Amino acid sequence: MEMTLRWYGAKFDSVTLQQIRQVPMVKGVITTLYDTTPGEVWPIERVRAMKEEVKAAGLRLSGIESVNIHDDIKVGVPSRDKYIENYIATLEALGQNDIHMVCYNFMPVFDWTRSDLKKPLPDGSTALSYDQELIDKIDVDSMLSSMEQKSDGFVLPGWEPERMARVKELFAMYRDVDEEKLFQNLVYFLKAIMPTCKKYGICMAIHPDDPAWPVFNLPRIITSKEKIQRMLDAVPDKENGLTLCTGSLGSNPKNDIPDMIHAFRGRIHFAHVRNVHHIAPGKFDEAPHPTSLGSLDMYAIMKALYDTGFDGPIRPDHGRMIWGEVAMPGYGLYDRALGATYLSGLWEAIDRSSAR
Ligand code: DNO
Repeated sequence: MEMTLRWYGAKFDSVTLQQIRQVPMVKGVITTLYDTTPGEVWPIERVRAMKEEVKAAGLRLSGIESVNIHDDIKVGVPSRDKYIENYIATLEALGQNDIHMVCYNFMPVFDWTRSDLKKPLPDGSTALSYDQELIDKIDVDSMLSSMEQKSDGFVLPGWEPERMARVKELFAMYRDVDEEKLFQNLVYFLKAIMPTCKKYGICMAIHPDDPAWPVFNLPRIITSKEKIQRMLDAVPDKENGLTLCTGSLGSNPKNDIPDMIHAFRGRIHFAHVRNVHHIAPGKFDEAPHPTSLGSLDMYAIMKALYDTGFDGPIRPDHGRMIWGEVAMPGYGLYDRALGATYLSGLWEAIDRSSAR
């Protein structure tokens, strides 16, 4: 595995590449052209410049998170073919710059959803949290304004203001899209891009839906072992793979993550590893990374990755906000650096105590 941190680019991130370079064991970053909109072709020179900037800081550009998918592709309207062509052109720009991993999601309207971006925890830190009861009580507009108020001026990934300004229109677009239709639209997209992925050796890593159940009555299809298996089987090329996000899948206690890691061996191209604290069904806080502070067995997760020979990029995922840091919710430096160090420590212990 290659330990990495997510970085949004100098214009958008409070964390610098120089700081990331000093986190023990972190060798690469996962980044994006954060100011592009879904459907746009990424200019090859900009991709090259992004890669150079990362390299100049002594790091590797280990993959992209995300190249977002235009809603016309998810909804499956005729204009999707034009946007798929644009997506392919972006993949060409990445492939020509020797970039081989792309994380994306296929969630309608919203990317990840939380009911609170700053829930105070007993130790004085704040964390992202989710409570289905609260979500059931609020309308989409109130949720959007609460997200905006608590994001400290940062643009949240997947919650770009231009998209959110169209939220009603987006809901209307998905009116007739059920789970099956969304699934077929995903398969259509994947089949169309596979030849380009093969040409450049680009591994597509779909991000699970977060939380792992339908929100605001919108369909969600990457939520469980069976559904993920169906997606992998529908397009069996190895370039069609998964981002193993323990926090998203782990929002549902029924998901056995080590078991999924074994089942999807060879198709996991990227790992987001974080802990969650289950409070009640449909209610959880994002916890610090260590096993004893949340509900997931982080040792078992790292061991399953190790035992299945996972060699892709891995990153600690959302951290709490600690030590007075002001940063994009979930993406401060300090708690993610603690997470990276903890995960690297687990890996070393597993490696040294294994017979391999
Ligand atoms: C949230 C992230 C997601 C993820 C996308 C991938 O913090 O995990 O926004 O990047 O779903 O496209």
